[in-house]
Amino acid sequence: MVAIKSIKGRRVWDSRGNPTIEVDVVLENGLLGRAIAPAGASRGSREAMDKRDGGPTLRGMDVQKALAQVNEVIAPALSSRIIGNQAEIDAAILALDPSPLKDKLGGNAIVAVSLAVLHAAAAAAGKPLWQHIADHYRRTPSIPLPEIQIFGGGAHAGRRVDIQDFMIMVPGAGSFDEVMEITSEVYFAAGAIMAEKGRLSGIADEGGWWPAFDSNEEALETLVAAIEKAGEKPGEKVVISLDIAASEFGKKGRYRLALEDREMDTTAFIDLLGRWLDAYPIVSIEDPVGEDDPEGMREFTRLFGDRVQIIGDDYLVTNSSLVKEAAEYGACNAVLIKVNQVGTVSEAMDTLLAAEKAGWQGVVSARSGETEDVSISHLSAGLGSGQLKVGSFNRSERMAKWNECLRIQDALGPNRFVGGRPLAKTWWGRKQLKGIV
Ligand code: 2PG
Ligand code: MG
Repeated sequence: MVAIKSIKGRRVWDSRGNPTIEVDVVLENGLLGRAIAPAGASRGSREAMDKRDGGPTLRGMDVQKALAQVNEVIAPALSSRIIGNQAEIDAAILALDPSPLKDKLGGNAIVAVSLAVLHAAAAAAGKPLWQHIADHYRRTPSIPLPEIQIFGGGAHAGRRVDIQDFMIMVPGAGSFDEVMEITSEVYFAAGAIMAEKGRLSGIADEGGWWPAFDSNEEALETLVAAIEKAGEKPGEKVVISLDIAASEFGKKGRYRLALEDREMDTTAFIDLLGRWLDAYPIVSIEDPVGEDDPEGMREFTRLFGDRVQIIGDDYLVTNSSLVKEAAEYGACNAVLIKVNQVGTVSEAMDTLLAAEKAGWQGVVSARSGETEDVSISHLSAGLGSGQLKVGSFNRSERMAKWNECLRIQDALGPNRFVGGRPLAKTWWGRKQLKGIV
């Protein structure tokens, strides 16, 4: 049994050049746990709120007030506590901030401490993080099926197109290495196609190509062309996943696609998405309607829930009560798991368990503002979540997480890649995995 000796927060910088919080948890025996808070750009209104200083410097984004909460409020409260029971320590942190959006301590302060405690507990147990997570939560570890962005959009690309993430999944791959290899081919094929069209103009926040398209659908067409150029048949080994992030352009049941200068109601927007589902090999779709449109989410799920994975992100904000409610209501069949969206590791765990209880898929996810912190690779593998969304195949804050999965795979052994199994409930999964799952 080892106790916490000290907790120290410091200001570091994220992938967008914004300040964020790193926390060191040092144990009595000298071992260290360290983690960094990520930051979202397309945020749900019910997410834990990051504490930012406001004011004229650093675009109001400085974190001195949140750092003070780490160093002056959380650190003394956790000092001398025995490391090991994550739920107990997370409860002690949450007791310091009963506010619903956690804006007293700040979501950024809370998540960095909670994750650093998890790292410290792994160090105390003498285990790699994924192994500690698997043992602590009694889970079977596995290498997840990734969702990898090829084009960025929405709030991550100056709203150049309305849809936020155009991604591929490679559920037909036999190994995680094969997923990486095929993704590299598709990513570069997409860049080559854009270059041929004279449309190559850099990359978006998560490393996907900057979406210089004339319509949202042109991005989908180009994605299909890129999969083909990479030598694959779209809809076989390689399929498409979208994060519509509809809360960014839809309010109160009105959806405005600015790029195409079109506005429509929920029914017309769901119709449009339905046409895309018919025309393209899409197996997963996130936030298809706005977070303030539960009826739309339920209708979308009623129409397409047996065909595609429907992930709630802004709509569910990694909140276990919202997942339970949505499951009873009939909206979504999967949830994004972002620890900083809810606050602590324990709360994220509760959400994953609530999702699995409802028969849903949990997808561990990065934020658009990330760092060299690779905790989510360990969380996804250690919990055996089945799926992992990190962003694109470019920029080191993304690649670090894919590369960490390769290291975990080496430790776990080659047969622990989940492949297409997490999609087995979808139309694609049923078609492709007949007899396998
Ligand atoms: C999302 C995430 C990651 P953000 O919407 O799923 O792509 O974006 O971190 O900006 O909320
Ligand atoms: Mg999202």
